[in-house]
Amino acid sequence: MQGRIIRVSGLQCLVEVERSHWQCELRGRLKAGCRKTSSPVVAGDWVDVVPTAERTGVIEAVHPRSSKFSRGASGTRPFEQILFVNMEQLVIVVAACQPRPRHGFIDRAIVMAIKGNLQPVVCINKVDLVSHQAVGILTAPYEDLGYPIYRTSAVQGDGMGEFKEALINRSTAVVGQSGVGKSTLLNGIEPGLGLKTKEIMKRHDRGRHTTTTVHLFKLQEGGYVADTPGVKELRLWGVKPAELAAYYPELEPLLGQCQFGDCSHLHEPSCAVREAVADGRIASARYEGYRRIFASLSSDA
Ligand SMILES: Nc1nc2c(ncn2[C@@H]2O[C@H](COP(=O)(O)OP(=O)(O)OP(=O)(O)O)[C@@H](O)[C@H]2O)c(=O)[nH]1
Ligand SMILES: [Mg+2]
Ligand SMILES: [Zn+2]
Repeated sequence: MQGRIIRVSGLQCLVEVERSHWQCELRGRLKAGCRKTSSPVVAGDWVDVVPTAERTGVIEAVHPRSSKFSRGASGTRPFEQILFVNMEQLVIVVAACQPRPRHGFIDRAIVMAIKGNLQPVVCINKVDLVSHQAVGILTAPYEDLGYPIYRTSAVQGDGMGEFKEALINRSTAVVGQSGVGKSTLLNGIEPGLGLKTKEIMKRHDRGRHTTTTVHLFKLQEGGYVADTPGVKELRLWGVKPAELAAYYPELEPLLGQCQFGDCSHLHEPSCAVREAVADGRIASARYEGYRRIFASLSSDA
């Protein structure tokens, strides 16, 4: 039988098999080589399941993945932490305020989306809390990249119709810092989900995120959405400093035009990228982000 991993907790998986949810374990040989910290299957995986009892089974094989979203797990020994796989779109959610929006988060998420073969989508939520102008300032660096941008208020409904339309019949994951409103957005497009949400002030009581595991849901009108726990720090994984520019679509036409073939676009003379920033063809906020991420990748290595 074929199924799709809905949620993983430890070595137990919830698998959707023929429209019902089964509790499944991993076949022994799949567990071999699996580190304590990372699982050989993650939410979104398509798997082969052999039934063992009523709605229980053993996962025998994992199908090849069409996309993945990963980050460098924090800790002394970095490793790749795959958050979910086989999704088509990555909705990068930031709040217009509360918590304060961070361009760095959006930029890093776009890099990992492109790397993992996901279509990036930007969603500015909580637009009810700020002026139109403030939202415009936030979205400006992303307007010309060609990625869809949604401006929503999950509590007041602004922009929710369009946002919902973008998710029907697709596989979509939402990512963002804790408290930006990921679960509230998903509840807004499908009230039946009943995902837990929490006020920001109350969330610090135990230092816990409201959503704690990646969880896939099927939309009534077709498609899957994945709610994910808040990400505090999105450390890039598998990107070398010299490769970073290739994950900036607006830099692509300029690459190869710098004086030096291995230009880092940070300080070299006759750099086509820096010239484009100076005369406004490249958003300076994006370029400043590039510099910061480049520096963080160099210190990781
Ligand atoms: N004003 C306003 N508040 C919102 C909006 N969307 C969500 N909130 C509030 O923001 C708080 C956090 O929302 P959640 O949906 O729990 O945030 P989350 O991103 O899922 O957080 P984690 O699960 O911890 O990652 C809740 O109090 C929501 O009611 C919005 O559009 N406007
Ligand atoms: Mg949540
Ligand atoms: Zn250059």
